[in-house]
Amino acid sequence: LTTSRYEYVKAFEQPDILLPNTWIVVRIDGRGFHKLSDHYVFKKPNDLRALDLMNAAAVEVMKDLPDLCIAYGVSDEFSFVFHPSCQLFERRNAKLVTTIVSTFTAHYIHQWGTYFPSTPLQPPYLPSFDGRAVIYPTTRILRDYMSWRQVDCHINNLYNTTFWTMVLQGGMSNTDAEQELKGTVSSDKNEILFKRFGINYNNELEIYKKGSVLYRQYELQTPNSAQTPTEEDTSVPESTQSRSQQDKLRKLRRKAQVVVDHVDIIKDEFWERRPWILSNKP
Ligand code: DGT
Ligand code: MG
Ligand code: MG
Ligand code: MG
Ligand code: MG
Repeated sequence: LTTSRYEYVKAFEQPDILLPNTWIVVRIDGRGFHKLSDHYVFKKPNDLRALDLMNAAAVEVMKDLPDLCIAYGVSDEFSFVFHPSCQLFERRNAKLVTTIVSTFTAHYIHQWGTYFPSTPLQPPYLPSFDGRAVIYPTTRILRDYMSWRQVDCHINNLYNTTFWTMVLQGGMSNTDAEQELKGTVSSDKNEILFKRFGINYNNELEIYKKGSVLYRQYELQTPNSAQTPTEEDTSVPESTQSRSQQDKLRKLRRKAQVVVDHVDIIKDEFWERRPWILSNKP
């Protein structure tokens, strides 16, 4: 083994291992998508092609990284969740975030033409994403994080739906619509939509109202064969499992179908019906 006199520079690299035994959420967000969505003329307030493209890229990330248990997407953002037992890349922060961001971006650009066949990508309007990792110490807080994103989706979508209906169908100026919506609560917006435009907000697409939830579906899974996740489940680090056990799990996860759902993840029901998501045990 030879070492050069320059090797000492390696000591400048700082460790960035994320706290063990905690949930890791990597959230990515489109950079400057306000401008990008204008340039490629995304439909307002929601462009189904853009959302489907986000989901398609996220499905590929889930397939590429079997350690991920669930992902949630809305607008130009996606949150990817690693289980507390995850040992991928020794839980190195930068390695996890950059891998997810670049894998997602690669697939987003690769599949762009499928979703926007008549508007090819053109510099300088090339999609890019930022990303960050946040750790959460308990399943309760992880669920509150997911709820926070879905509530945000609902609040923004109700506002945007009302605003753009007032502008595009009601002929109002942006500033007038903004002015009228200032200080309104949800019921006010529902009423404007219904009374003025005959739109029942409940009938809007679920993907717009609830965002997108991605998780693995296991063929052999039946509601009764699943166990309820317990504290033990999250406290067994993957590093203490045998290699073959880990490989088996990874294989199962890799074979599983990644489904895209538009459902409530705030209430208990979603999680109780799919206990393998939080227990990470297919
Ligand atoms: P950033 O994230 O700080 O680099 O800046 P932006 O511009 O990406 O801002 P952000 O992430 O807070 O907001 C997302 C923007 O993307 C927002 O201006 C609306 C736009 N956007 C996302 N999805 C759609 C869509 O389906 N239709 C349209 N028209 N715009 C969308
Ligand atoms: Mg942002
Ligand atoms: Mg953005
Ligand atoms: Mg955003
Ligand atoms: Mg390398």
